[in-house]
Amino acid sequence: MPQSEPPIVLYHYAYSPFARRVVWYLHLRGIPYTQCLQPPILPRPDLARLGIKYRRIPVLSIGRDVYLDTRLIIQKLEQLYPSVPNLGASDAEQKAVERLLEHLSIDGGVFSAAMRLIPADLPLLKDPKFQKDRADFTGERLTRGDAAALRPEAVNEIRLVMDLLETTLLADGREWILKTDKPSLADIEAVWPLHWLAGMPGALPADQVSAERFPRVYGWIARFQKAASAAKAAQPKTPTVSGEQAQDIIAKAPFNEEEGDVDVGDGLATFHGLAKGRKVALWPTDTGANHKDVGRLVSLTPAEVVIEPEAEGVQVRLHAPRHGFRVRPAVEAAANL
Ligand SMILES: N[C@@H](CCC(=O)N[C@@H](CS)C(=O)NCC(=O)O)C(=O)O
Repeated sequence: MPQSEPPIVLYHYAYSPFARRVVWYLHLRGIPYTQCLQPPILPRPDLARLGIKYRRIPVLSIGRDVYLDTRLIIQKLEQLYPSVPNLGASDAEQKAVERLLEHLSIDGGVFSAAMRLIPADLPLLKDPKFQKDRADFTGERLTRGDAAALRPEAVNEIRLVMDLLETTLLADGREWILKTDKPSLADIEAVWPLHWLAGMPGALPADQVSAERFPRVYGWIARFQKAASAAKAAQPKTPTVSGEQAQDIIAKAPFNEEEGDVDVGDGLATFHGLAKGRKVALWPTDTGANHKDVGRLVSLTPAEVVIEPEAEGVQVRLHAPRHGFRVRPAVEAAANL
């Protein structure tokens, strides 16, 4: 692994299933990183000191570029370290399977069903501070009765996705989704919400979702856990730093990417008059939408938007995927778009 690669800092907390996607990715590929551990609820001053308002976890910096959303984070990591084999597929059909599994897990309802299955009697869930924080995150506040009423549909969603894997991709007894020798990105894209639920006592009713009903799926989840643990054990211990230390690492690092441009032909840019340098607001559209980042627009492409947030300590470039995020002139966003 070349020593000249820009430093990577992962802001996360251990039981975030989204963060685990990235942690597994880094371990399975053998990419060294530093972690800055975050509290499970706001405030997160370590991110605020980078000028970041985004409230979701994980966030990853590569050099002085900061990336939001695991979909973009993983795609960026795929481009980094070309000397080490990628985890993503190179064959077009396999790439399609990988990306469709990503959509299924994140946009297709699997994760939101999984969230509804967290047992209501977990001590954390009973904490009023946690409840208030998550109402801000999801935009809904469910009573115990509402949550119980939504549970059977959520169980069914999980049963459907397990059935799909059991009877299609895993049906022939293969070890990994794309018949690779080791777990690939396609395995990460499909396994993470199921691995999360399978390891959460009380989340899934055993008479409907179990290793007996879905032996291939449960076998694959266990195999994945073993491979991920072995990959982690093969790495040097991940250093943990404070928010101040993380900021220092980032402030001293060069940018990971060239500064891009705003694609002025893009319909969004034309409609809203988004030009390079314009002050814009950026936020996710599904969860955490109350937390808007404001900064100068650096680049806008079909896949990605980059802004420079207003910060006192360190000037980072903040990258978000276009999919699932909204960008608007800051004045309009302030007027409550
Ligand atoms: N689409 C985002 C979703 C991230 C997400 O929802 N993360 C959860 C943690 S698993 C979160 O931020 N929860 C609220 C919080 O921790 O503030 C991604 O892929 O990174």
